[in-house]
Amino acid sequence: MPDPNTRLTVTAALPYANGPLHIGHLAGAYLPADLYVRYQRLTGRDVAFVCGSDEMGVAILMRALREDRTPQDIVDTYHPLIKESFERFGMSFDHYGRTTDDLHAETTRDFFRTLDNKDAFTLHTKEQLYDPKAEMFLADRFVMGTCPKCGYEEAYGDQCEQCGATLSPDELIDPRSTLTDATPELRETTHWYLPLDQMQEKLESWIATHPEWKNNVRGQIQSWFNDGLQARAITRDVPWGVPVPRDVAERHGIDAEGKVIYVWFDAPIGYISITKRWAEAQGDPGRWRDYWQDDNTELIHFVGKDNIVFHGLMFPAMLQAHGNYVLPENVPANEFLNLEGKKLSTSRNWAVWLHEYLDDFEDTQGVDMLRYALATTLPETKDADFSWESFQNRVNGELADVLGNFVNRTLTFADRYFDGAVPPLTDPTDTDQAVLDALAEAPADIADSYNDFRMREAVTKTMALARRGNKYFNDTEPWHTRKSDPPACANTVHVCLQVCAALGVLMDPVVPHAAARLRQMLNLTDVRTSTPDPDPAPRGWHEAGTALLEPGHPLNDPVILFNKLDDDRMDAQRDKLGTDDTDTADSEPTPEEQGYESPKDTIEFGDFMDLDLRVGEITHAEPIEEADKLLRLEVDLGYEERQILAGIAQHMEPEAIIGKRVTVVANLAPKTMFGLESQGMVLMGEDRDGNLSLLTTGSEPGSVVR
Ligand code: B3M
Ligand code: ZN
Repeated sequence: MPDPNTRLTVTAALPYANGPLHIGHLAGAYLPADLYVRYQRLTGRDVAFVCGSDEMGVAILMRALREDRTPQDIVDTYHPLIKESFERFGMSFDHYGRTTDDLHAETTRDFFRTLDNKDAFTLHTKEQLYDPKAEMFLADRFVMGTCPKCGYEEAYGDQCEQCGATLSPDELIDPRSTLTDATPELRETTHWYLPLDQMQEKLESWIATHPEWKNNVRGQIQSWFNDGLQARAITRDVPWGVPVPRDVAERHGIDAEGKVIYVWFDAPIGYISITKRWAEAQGDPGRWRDYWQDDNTELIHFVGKDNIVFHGLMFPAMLQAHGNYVLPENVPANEFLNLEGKKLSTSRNWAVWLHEYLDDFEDTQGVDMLRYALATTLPETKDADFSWESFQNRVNGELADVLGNFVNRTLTFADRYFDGAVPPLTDPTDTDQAVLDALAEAPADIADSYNDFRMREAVTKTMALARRGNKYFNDTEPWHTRKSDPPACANTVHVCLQVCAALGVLMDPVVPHAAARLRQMLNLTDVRTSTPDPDPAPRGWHEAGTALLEPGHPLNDPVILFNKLDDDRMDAQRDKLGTDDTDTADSEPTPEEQGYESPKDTIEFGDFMDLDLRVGEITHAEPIEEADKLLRLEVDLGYEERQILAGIAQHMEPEAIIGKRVTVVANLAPKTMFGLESQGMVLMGEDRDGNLSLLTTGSEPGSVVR
């Protein structure tokens, strides 16, 4: 449990400004960071939440060269698009900056210089591939050739996308420059290295002080330790990036011309330079130091799993070497989000693009819907799957039917029968009190989940409170007690309104727009909100479980929180997937393209356990007169006999299957066909041509299939 008095510096990975955002980005780093920060602000915590566009690096340069544009032009296109999408999605950054900012270059150079002065770097001269036509050294990605491992002819200098091997450019057979097709030459060049090999011991003892980090994060870091850390070059010979400071180069007698600082060195320093910009905007330029250099600060990095090594090892190594900075308190990284059962792919357009979603679901309801659906699907411990069907179920079944319905019926009731004011609570029954008790415990309980970076659980618990309220409304039947027992009716409405008010606070991190509308309906103004620099209000997260509304407090008119989504809208979204198939020619065929039935959505283990699968022996089989597709079977389940009708008459002879031991769904509800009751189902394999075969086994009848 973090100390509520410590300051909090929260970062979310800086997205490369070379393309738009999609839901994979949101689920990996951004939404969890925003949920966490908004929750922390509601507790009254002092937070600086920073992010910005990562505008340096080869990724930007590659895109520029591909499109025959300048790198600056690329980042000037995508930075505003990304920034705007984040705003519309309700990301509550205190500051969103960019790394082409001069202040960023200056901060990076200072950092680099400090480390150089401390002799924290090593320098190495190596031969590197040089393109004589383009007159430049080639970054790994600019060299292509034949993979030495699998023979693939289009392997990159750093990786073969066919076999996944990690490569270095000099391993490629027949290397060529992707810029000019020229055969690269080897030339000597000198670079600065961060000697992570020498820093491993110190890093290991630091990581050992954080047993509380998530398993997926610790696991990845441990495997890097096991392999032994390698010195990492942190300068490059490419024409885009923060230039190596001339004075530092001169110190070593090196010509700085053409040398830039590696993007993974400058980008995390972006967190610092962006905090500086924020502090300036606050009118207190020196204030950034409190959030980076004061021990009473907790630094938290939210990232996706492909960034773990940089935030868990490399940046901490840089901060340690510098000496004046706090180290990260946690790096809660998420795994990957899949879409409709398949890996996200930007080249195959198998992605939901945030700016397109926001255009299609333009109102703030749409924003909250996506936030909620993603929050309940976050890949926190393992990869997770987003589907439009599950999205629709979350929206219709939970946001509309549970939260929206509960709030609406409560406020409508108060409006109609209690003159739009909070009725008093008199002599509460055990049932009333039980809900108030649950309410009192909810904030601390949900807080535990947020503090442990289990956002999914936090959001699920919050919705459970609405569910509880809804059930209580049903159970106490205020529409009856209104006439039969008016004080009981008043109690119900009073308790429900308090739950609504709590939800107006506790739901604020996940559905901030709906929570604001809810507070507006309740006329609840003097509570904290989760946006940056909220007006200081005395009551926030930890007070949300108390009665926030006084009897007699006037309410505003109820409005609908969430409208349901119909199938057509979902179909329209599904139709957009994979439409831009420029690259599909050489991609893996889908199961459907290969003639298989579509894979189904993932189910929980518990759903599978609900099935009672048994081994049964077919003791009798005969055709049914009027039904030419069915056979009537008698099946021995060991503990009882069943009559089962199976649609297999056109696939097998009755005599041939008698005595076979097959797999039976034993707890399927009975169904009557042609006057005969079928008491279960015999399982079959069906191949792509529609041929059926029994799933036979040697186990004794009655055996459980698991
Ligand atoms: N831009 C990589 C990425 O978007 C990189 C993150 C930088 S965080 C300092 O995955
Ligand atoms: Zn290969």
